[in-house]
Amino acid sequence: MLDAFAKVIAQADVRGEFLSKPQLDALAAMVADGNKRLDVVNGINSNAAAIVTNSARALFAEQPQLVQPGGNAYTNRRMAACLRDMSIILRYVSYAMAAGDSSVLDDRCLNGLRETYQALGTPGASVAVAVQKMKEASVAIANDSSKVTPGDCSSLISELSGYFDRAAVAVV
Ligand code: PEB
Repeated sequence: MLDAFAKVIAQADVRGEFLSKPQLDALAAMVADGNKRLDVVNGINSNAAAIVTNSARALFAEQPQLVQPGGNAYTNRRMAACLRDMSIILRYVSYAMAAGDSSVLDDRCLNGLRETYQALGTPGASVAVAVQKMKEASVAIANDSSKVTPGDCSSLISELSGYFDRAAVAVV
């Protein structure tokens, strides 16, 4: 598991080089935006339950067959597993956002997830839709400037979107 700092250090060390100016600039930008980054993470954390339940509700409204007999989220046990999976993915996205690097998400959550879903008969494309809905909800929260000093969050938002996209691509 790497964060943005450990990642560039590992890359430089492989080559036996000092950190380059672009690498230092990227780290400086990350430090400068540190409070915004933590605001985004905090926004996700404090709304996690709503993000998961609203996204699941929207998924099942679009794909009602999932919760009908024979559907992969039919029965309370499977519904609970589905909500749990969405919550796990959201949690790892929040870790990646905190770290400024996707390795924690890749290594501990997404690696092998497609194969797990194939083995379970869980439709990965439906999981990807759920992930996209969580992305929309999280981006809306991160962009909500009503409780914070308004500023430019565009690069953090695209980084956040990228982690969700990574998760969505990893399950289909
Ligand atoms: C991944 N999900 C399930 C299982 C595992 C995961 C390992 C099998 C074991 C179990 O049921 O607990 N676990 C999960 C994860 C990590 C992990 C992400 C990462 C670290 O350790 N069903 C649907 C929806 C979707 C869904 C499309 C969006 O119809 C999910 C939610 N996952 C789902 C369901 C099951 C499951 C298991 C329904 C249960 C399937 C079954 O037992 O038949």
